[in-house]
Amino acid sequence: MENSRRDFLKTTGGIAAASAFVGAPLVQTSTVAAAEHAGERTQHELPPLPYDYDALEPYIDAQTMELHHTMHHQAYVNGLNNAEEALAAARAEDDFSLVQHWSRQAAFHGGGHWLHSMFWEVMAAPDNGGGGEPTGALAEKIEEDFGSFEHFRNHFSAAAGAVEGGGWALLHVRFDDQRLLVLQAENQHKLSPWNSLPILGVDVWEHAYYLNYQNRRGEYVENWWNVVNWARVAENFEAVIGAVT
Ligand code: MN3
Repeated sequence: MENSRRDFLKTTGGIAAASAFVGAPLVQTSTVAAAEHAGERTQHELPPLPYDYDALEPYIDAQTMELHHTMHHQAYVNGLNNAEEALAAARAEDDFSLVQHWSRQAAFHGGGHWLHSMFWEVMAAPDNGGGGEPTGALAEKIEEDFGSFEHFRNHFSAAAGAVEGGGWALLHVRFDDQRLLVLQAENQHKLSPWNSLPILGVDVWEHAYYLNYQNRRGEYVENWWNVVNWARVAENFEAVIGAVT
């Protein structure tokens, strides 16, 4: 990778790393750069789940998965498309009176689309790779940065339990020093630093668990560990490391 490209990834947020592991919608975003496409919008689409709605039972029930994917995630996709359409119209008309509103909408729905696209991919059925512990380079890095897998897991679960309102617990890779960080996100986009990217996350909005767990968020998070797809998380880890080193 040439230096200018590498420096860009280190300093501006790793767009290529982002598109490397969350599927087609974000890959499209990075390709609309040629002059003939100037001003064109990307039409964002709901990605299919990589498993059936009932695949994560008994830990996450089929009805929750179906509503979460077809209603909630779809709403973020629609909201992002709407916000980008409104911003394009604002540019065309040179009328930026609502730019604050649509910028907020783009960040909220864009964050929701990206995080949910990642969320589906970092889970797997318990009989098809879900659960257990990471192996290889990711396991070594978790030990190095957190002391042990148990310390990491306890930190992550505590972060998930303590998110105020709707949000996420996230495992990030920081570009500058490749360190792993446990962070929270409120809503879909708040509390995030700029120089890192999530490789694992758990949705702790009530819509993610309330049908089955009601107010027992801690029980949901403890059960969620049984469906973490560590092979996929390791791929995400390698994709970010590869993009920034
Ligand atoms: Mn959600």
